[in-house]
Amino acid sequence: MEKLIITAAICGAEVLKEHNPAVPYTVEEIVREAKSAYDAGASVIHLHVRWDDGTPTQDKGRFKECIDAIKAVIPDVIILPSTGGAVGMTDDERLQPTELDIEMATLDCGTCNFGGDDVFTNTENTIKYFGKRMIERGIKPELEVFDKSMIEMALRLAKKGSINAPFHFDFVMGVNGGIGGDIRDFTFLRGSIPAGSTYTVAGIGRYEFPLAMLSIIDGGHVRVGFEDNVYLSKGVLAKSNGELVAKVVRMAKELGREIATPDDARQIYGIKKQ
Ligand code: KMH
Ligand code: ZN
Repeated sequence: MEKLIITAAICGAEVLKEHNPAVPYTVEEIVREAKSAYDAGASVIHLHVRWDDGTPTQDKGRFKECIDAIKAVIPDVIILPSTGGAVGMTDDERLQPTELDIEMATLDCGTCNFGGDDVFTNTENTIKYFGKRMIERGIKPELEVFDKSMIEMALRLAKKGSINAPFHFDFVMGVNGGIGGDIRDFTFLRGSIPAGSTYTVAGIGRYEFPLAMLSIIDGGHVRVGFEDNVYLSKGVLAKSNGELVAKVVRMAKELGREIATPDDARQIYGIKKQ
């Protein structure tokens, strides 16, 4: 079976220090969390950035500052910035990190409720616009799908030339407004992507580790991190993103799955090194 790529979603846009004091806001904290995840076995860092007070931002300068600082410490890691940003941001605001030299970025493939009054808006035209930008810039999109309909959307837009094969999906499961995180939800998504695609699974909250286990068994890849879940086990806060990654590494070892290095991940995802 292919080596296991572990992505660490270290920061997110919504999770706060009130949820877990180790959630990073400053550049130094973001570097600390990226390094802890990498040292534990992550080869990809899914990056959101914040201002020092925790406010989410897609500011190009802040992204550059964080990426440069991470790369100074762990030069070979793959950085996968968010183009989702936070609910309510404009398309052009969200796209700012694609102006930097990056290998991958998220491409959210549909609109969904995001808890309370929040709606995470990704119209068909937004997805086309983001897809074209990534093709022009040679950025491999991670197709974030929060529901089955978003796989359909991605495949429809691929036929129109806005997204190129081979596809790499991220099944984000258990969002309050998206698909659930049970086995049947997983098999439904997993059975709905074209042959030759890769996928990773990001289980929200209590779904994080059960879904990681299913993906390890199935030959998929895994995303963990504070963006999705702040607990190491029921009622026990993780001290770092590295602790969450280390738990996945232990699970993979028990199941005989080797862990991918960043260069293994580049080969599996078909991306060229910067
Ligand atoms: N913060 C969410 C509204 C992504 O990174 O592309 C969107 C998100 C998805 O986190
Ligand atoms: Zn994200």
